[in-house]
Amino acid sequence: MKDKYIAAKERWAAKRAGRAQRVVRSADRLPPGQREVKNFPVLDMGIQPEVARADWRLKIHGLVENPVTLDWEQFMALEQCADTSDFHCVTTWSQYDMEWGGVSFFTLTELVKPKDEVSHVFYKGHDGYSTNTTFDAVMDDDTLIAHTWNAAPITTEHGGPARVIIPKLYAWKGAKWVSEIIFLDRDILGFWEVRGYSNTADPWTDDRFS
Ligand SMILES: Nc1nc2c(c(=O)[nH]1)N[C@H]1C(S)=C(S)[C@@H](COP(=O)(O)O)O[C@H]1N2
Ligand SMILES: [Mo]
Repeated sequence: MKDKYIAAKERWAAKRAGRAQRVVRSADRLPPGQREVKNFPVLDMGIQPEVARADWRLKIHGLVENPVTLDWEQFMALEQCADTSDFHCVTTWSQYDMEWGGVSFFTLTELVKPKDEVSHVFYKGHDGYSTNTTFDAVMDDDTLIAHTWNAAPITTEHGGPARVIIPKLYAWKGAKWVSEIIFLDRDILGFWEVRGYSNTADPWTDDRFS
């Protein structure tokens, strides 16, 4: 864990210094089976919860030294970051160069301090949605809890006030209207993962269904 943490910190330092390189997984920017779109489709379970910033809370807990429940003011007081990434939805659309602003996962882990045994992360949304990833997947330098998209607050339909963005995985791994982030020493499958979607969700290997 210590080594992983140091490696993540180094990636962050490089990013802040403007030295981070975008990871190129393929000569073709478009993953297999995807098509580029210029619009931003909306995908949900038929519920778009309206969460007022005054009522918004993000609970971060599980195997951590310092569990927290952040309100909006506390969340916005954390170090803010920006990242531009491509967005790949399993329903075959991709949009390039989405500009996200928010709080990086790295900053959140500095706050809650995950324990050595943490291997996975589970996410919940206010609409009852859930999803899961490995801990490694979110310790990358391009993952964040975003509150702005292309310089404007994220709209309700796209998961505002805040949503998870994990650019290297299919978009269902990023919980909109995120309400809880739980650090675990085992994997627990989320909403789509128990319904036959791939657990690993790597767009570059066409890893859609399990
Ligand atoms: N809370 C929540 N998060 C969610 C979903 C959802 O239904 N509820 N859908 C997922 C899916 S399948 C995708 S493709 C993306 C879509 O994000 P968008 O609606 O902003 O395009 O959000 C993901 N996160
Ligand atoms: Mo999706």
